[in-house]
Amino acid sequence: MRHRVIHLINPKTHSLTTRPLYLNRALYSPLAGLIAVAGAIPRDRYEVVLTDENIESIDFDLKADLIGISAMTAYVNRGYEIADTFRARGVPVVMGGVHPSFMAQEALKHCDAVVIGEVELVIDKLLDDLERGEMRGTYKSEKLHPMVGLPMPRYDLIKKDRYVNRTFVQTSRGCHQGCTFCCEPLMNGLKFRYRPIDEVMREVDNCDSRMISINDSDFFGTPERPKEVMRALKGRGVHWQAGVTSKLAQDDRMLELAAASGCTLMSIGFESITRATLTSVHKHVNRPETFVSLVEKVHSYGIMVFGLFMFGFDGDDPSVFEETVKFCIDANYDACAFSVLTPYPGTLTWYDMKKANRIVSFDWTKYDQANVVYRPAQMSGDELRLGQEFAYEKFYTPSSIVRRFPVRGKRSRLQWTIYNLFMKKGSATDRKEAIAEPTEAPEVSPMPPVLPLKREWRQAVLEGTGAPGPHPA
Ligand code: B12
Repeated sequence: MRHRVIHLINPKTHSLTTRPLYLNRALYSPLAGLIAVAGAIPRDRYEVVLTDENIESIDFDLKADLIGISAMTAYVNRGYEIADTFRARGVPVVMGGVHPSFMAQEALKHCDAVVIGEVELVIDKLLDDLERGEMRGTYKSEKLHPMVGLPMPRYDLIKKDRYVNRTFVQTSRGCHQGCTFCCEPLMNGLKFRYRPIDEVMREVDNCDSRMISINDSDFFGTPERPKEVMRALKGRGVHWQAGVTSKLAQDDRMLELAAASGCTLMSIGFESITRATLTSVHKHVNRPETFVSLVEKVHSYGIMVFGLFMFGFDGDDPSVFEETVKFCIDANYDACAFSVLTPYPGTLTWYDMKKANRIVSFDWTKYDQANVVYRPAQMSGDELRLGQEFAYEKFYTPSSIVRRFPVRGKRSRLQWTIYNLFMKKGSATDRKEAIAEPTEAPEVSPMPPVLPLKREWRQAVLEGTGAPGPHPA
């Protein structure tokens, strides 16, 4: 009997992290979501084909029983085009991932069904409906997955030679921070859910890679749990990196264990070097006065610091670019990414800016943190765009690279060079039109998969979506 086929597709985007830049390789694979979806599909019922349009073209003639498309906001328009093409050929399409999860009604104009949030608890119903010819509308689990017994992601489907980092392992979902610009607490909740350590290690041992990225939103979010994970990682011969917050990366015991278990790089969302700005976006965990010593300390354990910064907060004026980049070079960051603040649909930043009528463009393709889609408070859109460009250029000038190169110590010089080369090349741009043209607002309002816990935020979200507010207690 012919196996039924599901074709999973990640649409192309211009992101510097996921387009091939050197030796036909991208710095990161964008496939964490789709290999999790593939893992949840029963192997005895379906064959899965996986296409990452960033590195290969889509075979629109491939005979499939279902197309599954994953999308962040920046590439959802391309996702809609792909969905329209397949549907015109009579193939059913389901979409999922962060943008369709917040904008399900919009996505349903282009596909038959949308999975809101996690797939694992709704996949059976979705496939049963598909087989009955009844797959349509939204699929959303009543509860969040407890993270026990998660299916093994299908690493075998990834084209290994096309990415520097291709293995993303999740040890927890959720985040304790409630940063106003981030989707995570509204996608996965403010509380942590932890995967059993033995299940995480089974994945580590079977992912066919010795270089692992832990893709938790806040790996060091609690003091004890990451230590358990690191103790288990020790001796397994893997190198790993993770996204962590600035606070716990200051804990010596944590850093000691990180180094002993193979950590080579920590990505840290510093966002801004101004305390008032950090407070205004609810990033209370960051204290700029500790940033310099933090970088120094992490280096002393032989671990690189990838600093993530954002420009365009209401507290930012045109001096922010020069000041930030000087700070980053002087503090000896190993690599930095400088993003333009982007009001992703459904975040608090979105509701605040929408209410104040400050969002200019609703062209999702421009929501890539390299275009300006709103009116900044203390500078023009042009100043913001050029400022971001300036920061990248300045941070990755040959003299800055030479000055920051880790001549001494245990940081990996090879990994350091790869990151600096990719970031330098990926951020170089001749974009002239990075200020997005004004467009009409979408007809449908975003609805977060998980409503915020704090009463005033919840109210803001419900008002913004036009949904009735909660009943008074
Ligand atoms: C690790 C990570 C990355 C990694 C890898 C991403 C990946 N998808 O493999 C890298 C470094 C590449 C990355 C890059 C970017 N990222 Co990122 N990233 C994350 C992070 C921290 C975790 C993502 C992850 O691995 N999740 C684990 C998987 C298993 O979960 P998932 O993707 O949600 O998938 C589940 C469901 O959504 C669903 N599902 C997903 N797809 C589909 C498809 C179908 C058909 C179905 C049925 C279901 C389904 O099933 C999955 C299992 O339950 C998230 C925050 C978060 N926690 O989501 C930000 C996040 C997704 N990133 C974000 C952004 C903005 C970016 C960049 C644009 C940043 C930039 N300036 O370059 C780029 C885009 C690059 C690109 N082409 O993808 C935003 C997206 C916001 C938005 N509305 O679009 C997020 C939400 C963070 C935030 N700031 O809010 N990112």
